Amino acid sequence: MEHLDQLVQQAAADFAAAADSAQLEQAKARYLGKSGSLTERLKSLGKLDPDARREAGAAINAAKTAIEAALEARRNALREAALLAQLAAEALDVTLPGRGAAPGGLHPVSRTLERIEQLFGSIGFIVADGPEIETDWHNFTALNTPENHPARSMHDTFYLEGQDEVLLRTHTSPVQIRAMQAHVERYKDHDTMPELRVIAPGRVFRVDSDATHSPMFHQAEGLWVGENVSFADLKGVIADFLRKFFETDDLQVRFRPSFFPFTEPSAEIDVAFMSGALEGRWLEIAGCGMVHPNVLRFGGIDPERYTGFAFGMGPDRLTMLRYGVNDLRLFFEGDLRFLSQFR
Ligand code: 2NL
Repeated sequence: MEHLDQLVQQAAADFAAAADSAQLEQAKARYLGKSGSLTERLKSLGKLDPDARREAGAAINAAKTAIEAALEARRNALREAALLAQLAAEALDVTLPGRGAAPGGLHPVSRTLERIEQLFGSIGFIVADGPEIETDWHNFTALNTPENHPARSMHDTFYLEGQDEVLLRTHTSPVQIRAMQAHVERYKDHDTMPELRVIAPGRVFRVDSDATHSPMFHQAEGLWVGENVSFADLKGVIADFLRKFFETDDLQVRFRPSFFPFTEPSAEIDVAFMSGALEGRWLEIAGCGMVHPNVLRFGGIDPERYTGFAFGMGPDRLTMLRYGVNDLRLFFEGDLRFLSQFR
């Protein structure tokens, strides 16, 4: 039965050469299949006489058992290898440190806006907002800006395509026009109305772009209307605010005559720090004035009975001064290397 041993060895070698289970099943068929070499031998037993058949049958069955054992061993080995390969492919290193969530923080300009809101809030101003897409009427007409004023030109203001009545607001003043109208409406059935104190912070837009101008920038405007509101009140409120904002009393504030269509008289507000890198230099920081009678009237308020002051400042510029930043564009590029310094 020399050749049966050879067959078993050949089968074991074929099984070992099978690289995957499909190849292994093909190899199996060559020995144990319907016309496999071992099966053929079992079939031929019939031609032998009983004694020879018993002897040959036992030998063939022993060979069959050996081949089946070799097959099973190879199946197990292939299954094991496949599992190891899958585990390697899906390897997950649970000991790696997590990616984590980096701590976020407010944008420096947002911090300035919050600070302005907090400081004016502490003296009774309420924060108001309004649409960034405004009507020409709220943005210009109600602010006493003449029909032919250069600010109304396409050169200075973003208009919406195909519409000449709608634009991106160029200042937050229209918020205060709306606040006056809402205030008047609320107290229309009373014979007097309480003072109106509003602060309007937000994004504004102008056709302008260089190192010191961005087409989108921020403004915070304030408005105080009442029966005896004077320029003296304006000066006190602004000077107090600036000292609190910059956290120093070592600060000079001056009001320099100026012009705005929406205030009369009007002034430019300058500050000079008495110490530090900018010591002694006058810096233009805001504009202000007594609300023009026409503007009060557009807001629905009787200028014979009420007066008010208003001011407008640039939070971007205030932020630059407070933190010593010299390029406005840094605020709007979204570079975390810059922004995360303010966290
Ligand atoms: C500036 C100048 C200013 C106002 C804004 C204002 C608003 C109303 C009525 C009257 Cl509803 N005035 N706002 C007044 C004076 C100056 O801003 O240079 N801003 C950066």
